[in-house]
Amino acid sequence: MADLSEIAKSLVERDIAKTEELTRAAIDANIPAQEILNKDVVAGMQVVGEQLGGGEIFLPELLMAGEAAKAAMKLLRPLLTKQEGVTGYTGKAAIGTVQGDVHDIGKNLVLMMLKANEWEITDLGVDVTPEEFCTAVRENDFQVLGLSALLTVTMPAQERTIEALKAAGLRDKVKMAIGGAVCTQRWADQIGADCYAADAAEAVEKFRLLIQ
Ligand code: B1M
Repeated sequence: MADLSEIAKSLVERDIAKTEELTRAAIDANIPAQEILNKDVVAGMQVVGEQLGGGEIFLPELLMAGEAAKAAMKLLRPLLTKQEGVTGYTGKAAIGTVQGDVHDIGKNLVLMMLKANEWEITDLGVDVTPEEFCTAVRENDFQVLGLSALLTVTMPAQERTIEALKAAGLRDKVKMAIGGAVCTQRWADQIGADCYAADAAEAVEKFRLLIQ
């Protein structure tokens, strides 16, 4: 953990109170919220993921690290700033994590960044079935629908969701974006998504391009 920041270390150590305290201190020291998110929170979760992959930690530890990340994100949420060129209401979008997948930290980060950039956003939650995505699209006038997936085994649920929208005659009603650590542009092309975004900042940029 030699090169990790103090916030990232506290996350890896699953110390929720310390993560909160250090995040508050970084905010007070005028470090930009975006920088704290990327250099500290995301970097810390990256290490936690590697520890899980290497069998150094297990699910309960992973959950606690996730809670520490959420505590930091709660403090950072109101401080996220608009990207250049955003001047007013942008559009309406919804994002959910696909069926079988409960990871929501990244999705929430994307939601936070879109909100900060004047999007009207609906959070569809986690473990969202293709049918639930269809209902949400049918009953609303979202311009963009985002599907987040963090597990290799839940990537096919993104494809099933796109197919379900097609079968329900809803595919042309909405632009579809995918994201999550396991996704790629190639996967987006393969399943017929309109865009792939690697991170929250890219999501803001690409969502905007989708509705231009
Ligand atoms: Co899970 N988990 N997890 N986990 N977990 C991963 C994803 C894993 C890579 C860890 C590992 O093994 N190294 C691995 C998946 C391997 C794979 O399939 N390739 C894994 C596993 C295996 C599992 C379980 C199966 C473990 C088990 O039960 N044995 C289990 C599955 C549960 C389920 O979903 N059914 C599980 C459970 C959990 C917790 C619940 C304990 C917890 C989640 C808590 C929560 O989210 N509320 C958890 C966590 C925290 C992780 C890691 C450590 C961190 C994920 C995270 O929050 N990253 C993760 C390891 C890793 O990713 N390095 C891991 C920080 C976040 C900001 O990044 O989510 O990538 P990320 O989001 C980014 C981008 O991807 C993008 O923007 C975000 C911001 O930059 N993005 C989008 C995300 N969604 C987007 C949507 C968009 C656009 C961009 O448009 C729609």
